[in-house]
Parts: sequence; C-alpha cells; structure tokens
Amino acid sequence: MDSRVQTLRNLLTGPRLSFLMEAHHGLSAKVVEKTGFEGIWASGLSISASMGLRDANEASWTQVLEVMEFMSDATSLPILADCDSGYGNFNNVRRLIKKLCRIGIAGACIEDKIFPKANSFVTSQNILVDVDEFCGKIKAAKDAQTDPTFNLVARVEALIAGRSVQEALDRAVNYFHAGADAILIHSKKNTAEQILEFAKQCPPQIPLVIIPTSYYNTPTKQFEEVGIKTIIWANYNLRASIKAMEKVSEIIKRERDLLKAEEMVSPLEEVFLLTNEKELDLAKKRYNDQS
Ligand code: SPV
Ligand code: MG
Repeated sequence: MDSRVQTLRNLLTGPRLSFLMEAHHGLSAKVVEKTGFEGIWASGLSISASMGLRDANEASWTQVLEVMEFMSDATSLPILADCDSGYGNFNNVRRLIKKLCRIGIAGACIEDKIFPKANSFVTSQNILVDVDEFCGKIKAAKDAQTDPTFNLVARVEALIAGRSVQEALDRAVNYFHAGADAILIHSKKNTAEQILEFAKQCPPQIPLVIIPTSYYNTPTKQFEEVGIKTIIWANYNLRASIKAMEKVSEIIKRERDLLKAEEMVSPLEEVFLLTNEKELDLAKKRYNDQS
C-alpha cells in the first residue's frame, strides 16, 4: 500500500481542517511541497491551461495522466487527481482508476457531469448525469482500485447547474452510499451561503470538500465551523504564474535588456535546487561516470 493514499485519507476524513494546494506539473508540485502543504490538487483546469488547452477534455486522459505521473514522481505529497467526469462511462473510469493507482496517485475526484465536461465557471450549460448512472461510476471506481485505501471523491455539480440545495444533498447522500470516500460540493456563487447551508444539513458522517474560488472573500473559520474537512485552493499557482510571466515578458520586451527583470525572477540556483542537481553530481561520482 502507498502511504500517500493513507495520508490523503487522513486529510480528507481526519478531525481537523486540511488544505490541498493546486499544482499542474512536476515543478509546481515541488513548489507546493517546499511551501509546506500536506497535499496537492492536480487541477484539470490548470493542467489543460498549461498545455494551452481549454478545460473541456481537449487533452486526452492519457495526456493528463502523463503530467500527473511527473507530478507524482516529483513530490512525496499525496495527490488528489481532478478527473473531470471520468473521461467516459463506468468502463473508462475503471481503466482510469487502475492507472492512477499504478502511478502513485492517492485519490481521484470525479464529477456528476456529462463527457466531455465543461468548466463550471465558463459555461451556463452544466448538464448533470442521472444519479443512478453516476452511482454506477462510483461503484465501478471503488471496485477497480488496486489499493484498498485509494480515495474517491465524488463531486456534486447540482448547485453549479442551478439546482436546489436539497437536490445537491440528495445527490451527496446517494454518492456516499455508493462508496465515495468524500463529497466535493461546488458552487460558483460569490458568497458562501449555499455552501454553508449545504454543510449544515449534510449528514455529519459525510466528509466534505470545497473549492472556494468564487467565494474567496469568506474567512476560512466559517468553513471550519460547519465541519468542512478539506479546502482546495484550486488554481492559484496557475494564475500566479500567468501574472508573473506576463510581467517579466513585458519588462524584457520594453527594456530590451535584463536588468529590471532579474530581480523579478527566481535565481537559477533555485531551479537547480528544485530539480535536485546536487544528487546527480553525487551519483556521477558514486558510479564513476565519465561523461
Ligand atoms: C479545477 O481546478 O480544474 C477544478 C476546479 O475542477 S474548478 O475550476 O473550480 O471547476
Ligand atoms: Mg476541474
């Protein structure tokens, strides 16, 4: 059993509030670990955007998993993989979960929308799948996992699709009974009212996960008070990197030299530290490498 799987289980279901920070490639995964976070959200939006693609299943699932494998190799943290709607039906989900277990991913999140998915913030057309069909996908995922503690998070998109809190609760309870280890309740409202109402009414044995991107102005304490277990900071490293790249590109373009840009970027030593160049040096000596 991979200990990262158990670590993620503890984060999702343990007694205290936990946080997963977004990463979208090996390097950002390393930065998240260095910062001191305990777990990583492998964001579908961020991975596809970093490929220059839309968050609409334009990248194939094997392309996405290739990135996740680099992330898994790059860090010792547990990774919760954003797997959109599972890249197809129950059968695609089975293959997906087996592969995720093989590449050291600690958990998968699947959402109750159709394939191909649309990003919850981009479109007003969020088409939900039937509850029974999604429960079938959850069961298929749990039957397929090769690690007994692999974590399956079922994401409820009912509020995103404009349905009631009651429908979201019904879906959450059904998904939990189908075998989900935790429920991610998502909302695109700019206040947390619906999420807090949902959390108060949800049976306490269901571990809840949220992504407060649109209601970012809510103090974390309020989520803690209603018993939410995990908060995902979903796309902040992607957005931070866009802003940083824009700024440095603009300055270099304008100045036609590097003087002002130098203080805006990490020193090269930091790159070598993150990729652990030192280890390669030592290994070359140990193995009498002549190249
Ligand atoms: C992601 O990070 O890809 C997510 C979160 O699924 S959201 O973009 O808010 O849908
Ligand atoms: Mg996503």
